[in-house]
Amino acid sequence: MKIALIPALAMALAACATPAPPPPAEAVVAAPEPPPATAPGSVATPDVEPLPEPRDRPPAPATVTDPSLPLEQRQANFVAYAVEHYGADADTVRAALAQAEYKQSIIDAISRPAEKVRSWADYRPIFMTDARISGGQAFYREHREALEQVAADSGVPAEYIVAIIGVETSYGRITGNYRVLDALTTLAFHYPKRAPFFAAELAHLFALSREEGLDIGTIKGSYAGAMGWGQFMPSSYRIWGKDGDGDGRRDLLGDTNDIFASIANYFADHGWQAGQPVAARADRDPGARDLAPDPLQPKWTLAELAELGYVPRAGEPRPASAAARATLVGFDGADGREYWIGYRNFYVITRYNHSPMYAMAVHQLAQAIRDGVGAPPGAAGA
Ligand SMILES: [Ca+2]
Repeated sequence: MKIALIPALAMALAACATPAPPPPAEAVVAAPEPPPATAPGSVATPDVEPLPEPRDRPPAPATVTDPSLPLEQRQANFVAYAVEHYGADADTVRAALAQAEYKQSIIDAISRPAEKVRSWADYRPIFMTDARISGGQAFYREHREALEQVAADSGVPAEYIVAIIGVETSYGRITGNYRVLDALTTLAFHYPKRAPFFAAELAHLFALSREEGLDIGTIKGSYAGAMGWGQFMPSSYRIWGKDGDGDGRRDLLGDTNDIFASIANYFADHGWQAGQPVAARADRDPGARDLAPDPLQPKWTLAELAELGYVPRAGEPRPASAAARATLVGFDGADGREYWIGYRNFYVITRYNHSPMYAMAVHQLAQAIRDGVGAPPGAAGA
């Protein structure tokens, strides 16, 4: 989530395989009226797999996060919680908490008043720069063999892996300068609003440190505690981190094989469908009603969207199955209102950051990278 250019935007713009703030309300069109999942009498659609259930990541208990309890008591309770639920060593946790530093800048960053809702016209140029596109193409060429191997293994196209790294950390160059220990301790004990989430992440950090041999006193990341080229939070690192080169370690801070495999694994585990499209620009009938894809879950078939007045523009991709479901997203772009049909893989990208503009930026950057590096191996005509 540490973005070059405009640090103040970082939290709102891109983030880190972690529950994110709600998407900008303006990015979706108003007035929902979802159709029934299946029309009466219609047949089931076994060729469309249900989306996976989210992984269970329980928040920390009130004994750790209740701001009416004295800090010393909350921290003592945290030690017990991390020992009991995360297998941490009590002395290690106490020693780390004792040397953790409160950072006012972290509280300032996370509690900054919500900015005015950013339009797609303002958001897109932050990521779709010539430098970021050419940088992604160069990154792809440099790592082509490893990327294409991960893509073949996972079904997640290499250009989407590269685009995530490009949006999150400018291809690994900007991964954050806060000690993760300071970030998570500050947020767990001094930011009651999200303390249950961040205290659990702090406990995960101790487990991660033990499992992967990471030095908890030195690991750095974003002000929210996201680490490495893909900006994984500790729980995401533990759940989706993957050892890509088979050396027995998951190094998301510096090993590209592990980083690529882990980002692909994150998408695959959230239901990425190999070979299927991400999104299609839509044409809207003049009299079409507005729709609200809340909460971004794909719920309409293309036939249902056509009845509502939205069809993929000529030449835009369509999913293999007529039963596949999609969502509709409206953006205020530089040339006026744009409508996009987001397929299931678009939804999967929003699991990395719960914003449709984030997912669209990743998608368009990925397409631009692919345009510059040629078709992937095995593609028709390649
Ligand atoms: Ca490894």
